[in-house]
Amino acid sequence: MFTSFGRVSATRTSPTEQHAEIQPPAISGKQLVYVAPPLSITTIQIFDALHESSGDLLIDGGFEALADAWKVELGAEGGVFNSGNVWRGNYSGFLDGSLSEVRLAQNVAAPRTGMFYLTATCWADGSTAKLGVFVNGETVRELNISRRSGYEPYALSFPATEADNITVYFYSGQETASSFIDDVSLFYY
Ligand SMILES: [Ca+2]
Repeated sequence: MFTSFGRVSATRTSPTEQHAEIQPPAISGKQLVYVAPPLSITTIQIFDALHESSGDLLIDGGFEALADAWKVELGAEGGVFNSGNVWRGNYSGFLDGSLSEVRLAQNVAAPRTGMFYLTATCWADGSTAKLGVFVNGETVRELNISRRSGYEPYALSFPATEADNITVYFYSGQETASSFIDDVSLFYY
């Protein structure tokens, strides 16, 4: 559950102890194991604990590396990487839906079982753009991107099982000429 700890202290109250300082329980392998004596109350304080987080599971979520981990699917028209109207850096993801529907997608194998979190900033000049997730090819969550004149933050969560194929996608229907996406992150806690 945690990646690191700072100082650990412990006190115990029992029939023979009143809030007595005791040797703190050891933490090994990121696990704290403590067996309390009968009829006792133990207070354990852990300082500077860092919660375990996956870090970003996506490659090039900011589109700055022009990585081929991002695939264009459905229609093939329009550029994937765009140097205008970026949210941050020099590039964003871009869908040109003026000629056909189009989808920008990246696949990730789920490294564990649990909840996953997807965040992105998106901008669409029509009402058919969507940010979503397939797990093993089935849609599990999908958000409509509101028609706006600038970027807005979006976030969604979904469960997956270890080794599931997670596909993060940004979709545009044909009615939406320009859709932008930047700073995409997929992670777990
Ligand atoms: Ca960027």
